[in-house]
Amino acid sequence: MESLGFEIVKECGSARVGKLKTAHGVYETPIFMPVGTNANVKLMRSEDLKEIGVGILLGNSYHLAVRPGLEVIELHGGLHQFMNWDGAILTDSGGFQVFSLKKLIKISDEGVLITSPVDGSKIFLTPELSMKIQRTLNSDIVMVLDHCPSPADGYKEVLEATKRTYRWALKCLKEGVQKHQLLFAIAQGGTYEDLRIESAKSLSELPFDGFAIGGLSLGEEYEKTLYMSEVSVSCLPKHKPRYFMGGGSPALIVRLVEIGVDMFDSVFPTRLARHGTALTWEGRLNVKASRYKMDKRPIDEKCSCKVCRNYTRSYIHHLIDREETLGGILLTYHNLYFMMDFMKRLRESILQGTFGSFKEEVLKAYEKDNV
Ligand code: PRF
Ligand code: ZN
Repeated sequence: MESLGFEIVKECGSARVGKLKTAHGVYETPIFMPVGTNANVKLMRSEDLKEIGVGILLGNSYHLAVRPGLEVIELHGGLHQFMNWDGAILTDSGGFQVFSLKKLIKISDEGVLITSPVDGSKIFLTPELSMKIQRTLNSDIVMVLDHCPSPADGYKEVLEATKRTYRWALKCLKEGVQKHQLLFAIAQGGTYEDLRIESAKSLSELPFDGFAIGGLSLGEEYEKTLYMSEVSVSCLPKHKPRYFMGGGSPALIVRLVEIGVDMFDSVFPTRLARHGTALTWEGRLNVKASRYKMDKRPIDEKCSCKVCRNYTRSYIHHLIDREETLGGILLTYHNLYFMMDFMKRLRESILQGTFGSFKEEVLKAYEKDNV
């Protein structure tokens, strides 16, 4: 294996265990990457993330370029030093913000003019600028600037976004990354099968280090998310990592791993935690429910995390009831530990050839979530 890159270790059907080698460590895939938009994973210190076994974190170019600004990151020598994180970091390009700030943007072939909803300040995000931001952040995995269409867009708009995404990917490739950074392309195509194929196929011909599936999990039907992902994956090179952007419930992960996806990110475990919901091997557990007021058991009897070893459901129920920050902290710690444990068992099942029964077990607990 080269000094950086991806290698498949074992396959079980289309599911595979791989090794992703970055400038900040080698990580086994399938991998779940927690989201740290503002240079932090909400309610977690970087030492907590290390202790839990988190390998790769997500950062966001657009957010960090606006606040604190690149000069602050530069002062520290990069995002790793700024947030005291020595694991790997993947940075999103800002393309997705284009979508979520829909009313405040103006897209042209040059780039996208974004008006900040906070103070009205403007930033003209071009493929070149996104690459420059990610070079300054010095992330391990850089994402190209893409145009993620809205699920409400019709064929013509999605076609335009798909073509633009390709042209922007070419520009990002030309701009290049530092030799210790990996560059991933993003396949779009909305929920149109022909555009999904066209997008994934054309990008696959270019020398990217990995490929993401973008533009899904945006409110379309669950079966559509899965089908469109399958269409995209079928057109991507087998020996490069595949990353599903913005999806990470246990049910979705097992369904996507089954078709050959390697990387996931989502606010799902951290956001649920802040709203009082725990992930367990039996499914979701709403700790706010009054039935847990007198429950002395840990959050998950099958979990051996620091929270489950030391605190009761009753105590965490009380903290959440009183809106104490510690309730969210304890649940976030447990939920991320659960996700790491879950991914570890998932990889073991592929290595042992028992992925099929692992999948069924997870779907029994989580399929009804449909996220
Ligand atoms: N593009 C980028 N980031 C993303 C997405 C995308 O399409 C999504 C869609 N699920 C999440 N994050 N650049
Ligand atoms: Zn736990």
